Amino acid sequence: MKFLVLHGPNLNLLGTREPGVYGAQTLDDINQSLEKLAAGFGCSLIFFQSNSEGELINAIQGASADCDGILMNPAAYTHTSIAIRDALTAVALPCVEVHLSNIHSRESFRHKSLTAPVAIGQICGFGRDSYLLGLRALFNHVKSA
Ligand code: CA2
Repeated sequence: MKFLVLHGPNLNLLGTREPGVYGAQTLDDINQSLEKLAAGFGCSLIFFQSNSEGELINAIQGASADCDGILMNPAAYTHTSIAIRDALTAVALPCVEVHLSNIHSRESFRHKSLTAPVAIGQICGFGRDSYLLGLRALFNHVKSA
């Protein structure tokens, strides 16, 4: 089993700024934790981060060739990108949306996700654990499909 792990804009800054909101871990720390969990599941991961909407869409389209699902944090594009939602719909891969922060307890413009309705589900508010819980949920979903 192989999953694409997609990180949206500014997540490359994790661990350097706003630790009170997003935690002290870097994106590499999160990716390493995911790698460990994935190894226990016997599955492999491909990591991709971009600040560009088009590159994220290209990665989603590319995943349809060789991935069984997508674990994604579309970051601010969660709230704005019809294009990313359309790409997810087009590839029809099972997808879990995760967020470090609880988007529902923040500004009202973060309450709406355009992408969550085309995902299997959304996990938010648990920092790095959101990603780990998301991978577990995606793995279990694909395994039992
Ligand atoms: O909580 C999340 O994971 C978010 O997806 C993070 C996005 C935000 O726009 C979403 O509403 C919720 C922002 C990512 C920005 O990451 C930074 C990391 C360090 C310093 C500054 C920004």
